[in-house]
Amino acid sequence: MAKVLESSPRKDGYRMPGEFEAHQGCWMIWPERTDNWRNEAKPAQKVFAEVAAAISQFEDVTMGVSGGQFCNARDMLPDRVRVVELSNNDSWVRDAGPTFVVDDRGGLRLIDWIFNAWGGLEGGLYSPWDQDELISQKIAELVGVDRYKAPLVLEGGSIHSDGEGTLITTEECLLNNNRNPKLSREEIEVFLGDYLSVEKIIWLPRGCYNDETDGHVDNLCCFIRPGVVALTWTDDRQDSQYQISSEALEVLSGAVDARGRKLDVYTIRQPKPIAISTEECAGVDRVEGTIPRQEGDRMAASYINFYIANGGIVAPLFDDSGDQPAMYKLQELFPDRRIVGIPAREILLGGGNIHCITQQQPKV
Ligand code: KQY
Repeated sequence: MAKVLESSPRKDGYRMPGEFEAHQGCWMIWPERTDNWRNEAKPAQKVFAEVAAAISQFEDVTMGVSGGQFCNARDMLPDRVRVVELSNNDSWVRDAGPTFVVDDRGGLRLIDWIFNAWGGLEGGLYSPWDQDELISQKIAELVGVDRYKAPLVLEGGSIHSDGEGTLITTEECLLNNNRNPKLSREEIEVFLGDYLSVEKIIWLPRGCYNDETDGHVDNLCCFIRPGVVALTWTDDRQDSQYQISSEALEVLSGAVDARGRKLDVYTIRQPKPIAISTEECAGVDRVEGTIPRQEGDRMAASYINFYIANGGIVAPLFDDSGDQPAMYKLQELFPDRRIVGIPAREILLGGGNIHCITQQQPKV
């Protein structure tokens, strides 16, 4: 049995690696809920299968699937993707799943955070989330590793680590009253330090405009490698994203990381504003307890929401004139990785993107 550890990763010499470090593989969860994914989730399933196929060119992929969807997912996915039965409330493994930690002797463990569906009964996105809460424990059993149960509500999409002691996050999310209302910023910093082995936390004020996660950093900004970050950007001063990205740029430009380095900050222009269409909205079931979709709502589209695989980058495309420039920029930033773009509007319609539906398991 995978044990629950009473200690903390820091005490035991474990740290959260950067996503750009080597992976054993990638975890995903199959979409099906019809109050989030339009048209019986069929268009989303097709794109999830494309993402899994793309990542599996570079590293092993395991797809967690409910019992009811097992045969369909198995049929839609390439043979090289492993499919396992894994009950869930939805398909955001980045957030409901674990954060893996490693030591320098080949040890692998995971952190099982408290998950409350992005805000619980105060602005959370669906209820219940009881099956999501069990995902990290089940992955610990499947991988055969011990886990730390962290006393903190936290989603994986709200943190990015450089693997060398620096973490980037947002105040909008981690200090939100619907996550850990009884903890001060300083107390949260102590937990992040103890569980992720970081010494320096760079707090960006807000995440992307209209991001329904309360501003996850993984849609706004990420590490390319230690000392180098990418930030979503717009030159349009009338766009609500302009102020948000400008504030983040100011913080990043003035920051030094845990090793005392100033950060190199690269910007990637976001696509033109994208809104939910009448037809897309009509395909989503309305269910009490789930955040409804409204036609015309602006979606938080950002090229930063990509996945770093071994030797590859799997990045969202939005059928926008910004797609090619963004892919070229990613190629410049990751010269040793192959860039694979996937049309990702269907994932965006569900409230996130490629980074949000994937979780790397580090190689040890
Ligand atoms: O990480 C994410 N972006 C998750 C969003 C959840 C959306 C649920 N509708």
